[in-house]
Amino acid sequence: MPNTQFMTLARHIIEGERMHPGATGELSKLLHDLSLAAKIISLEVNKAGLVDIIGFTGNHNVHGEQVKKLDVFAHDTMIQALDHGGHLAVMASEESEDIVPIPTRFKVGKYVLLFDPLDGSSNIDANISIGTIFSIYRRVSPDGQPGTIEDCLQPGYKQIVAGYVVYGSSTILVYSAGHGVHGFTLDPSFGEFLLSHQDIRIPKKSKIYSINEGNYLYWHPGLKKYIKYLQEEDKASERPYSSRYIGSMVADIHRNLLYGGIFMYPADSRHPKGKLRLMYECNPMAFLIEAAGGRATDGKKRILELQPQEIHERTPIFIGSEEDVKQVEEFMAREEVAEEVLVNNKKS
Ligand code: FDP
Repeated sequence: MPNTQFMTLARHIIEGERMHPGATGELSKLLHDLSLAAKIISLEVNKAGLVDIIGFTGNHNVHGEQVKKLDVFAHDTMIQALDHGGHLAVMASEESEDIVPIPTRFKVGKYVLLFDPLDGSSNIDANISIGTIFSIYRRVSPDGQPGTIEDCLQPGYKQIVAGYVVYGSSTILVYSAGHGVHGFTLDPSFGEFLLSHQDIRIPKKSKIYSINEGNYLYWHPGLKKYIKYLQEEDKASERPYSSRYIGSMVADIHRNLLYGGIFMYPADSRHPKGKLRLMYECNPMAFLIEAAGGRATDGKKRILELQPQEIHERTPIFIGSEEDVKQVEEFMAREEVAEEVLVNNKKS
C-alpha cells in the first residue's frame, strides 16, 4: 500500500502505470497534459466573475445552443494542451462538429480523447459548479496514420480511462483507469492535485434522486410512478427520498457518487433520445460509476454497451446507486408489460 500522504495526481498515475509492465508512459503523459488543461480552465473559471469574460459570443455551437466565451476557452485550452504530446491520434469535443485532428506537424499517437470541455455551461453566470468530462480509448485505426471517426465511435466498455473535473467550492479531478475511482483536490497555493478521495465506492442504495421534474408531463408512465413512489412515506425503504438537482451533470453525479443517489435524464415524449450526449457525457460517467460499484443504463441497456453511430448522439440515462437504477428499470418495464396486455386485450 503506497503512502497516500501528499499523493499527487502525477505520482498516482505513475504508480498506476508501474502495475502494467511494458507500459510506455504515453498514457501517463496524456493524463499529465489533461491535468494541466484542467488547472488552466480552473483558474479561468475562478476568474469568471472578475474579468469581463462572461457573456455570449453571439455564436451557436453545433447543437444550436448559445456558446459562452468560457466554453470556447475551455475547448481551445484542451486542444492546445493535448495536441502536441505525441500520444493522441485524434480528439472529439462537444464544441466541434467534426473530429479534431492532430496537426500534421505533430507526431500522432495511439490514444483517442473525447471530451466535453465545460459541461453545465448554462450555470456559469450563476456561479454554480460546472465541469470538464473526458474519455480515453485506444485507437482502432492503423498506427502512425491520422486518427479517424472510427477511432472515436467505440462503445463505452472499450474506454481505458475516464474522468471529470468539477469546478466547485474547490476543483476536484476524479478518474478511473478501470480499477478504482480516485479523487484529487487542487491545492491552489502550489498548483498540485492531491489525493483526497481514495477508492470511492457509491452506496448500493441511496436516499437521493436527481431529475428535472419540470419535464414530468412528458415522461414514461413507469417513470412517473417511480418518482411518486420515491415521494411516498415508508420507513422500511427509507422513503421519501430527497430531491437534489443542480442541473449541471458533473456536479449532480459527483454528489451522488459520494453520497449515493440516482441521476436520471430520461427520454420523453418531446425528446425521444433524451438530452445528454453518449460519447462525452454518458459513457465516461457510466465508466466511473460502474468502477465505483454503481449502475448506468438507458432504462434497458447498459450505457457502456451502446454502439455509437455519431459523435454527438444523445441517449437517455439512469445512473447511480445500483439498487435504485434497477428499481426504476423495473417500474418502466412493468408499465410497458401492462400497456402491452391492454393493447392485446383491445385487439382480441
Ligand atoms: P447545460 O445544458 O447547462 O450544459 O449536458 C448539458 C447539461 O447542462 C448537463 O450538464 C445537465 O445535467 C443538463 O444539461 C441539464 O438539463 P436541463 O436544464 O434540461 O435539466
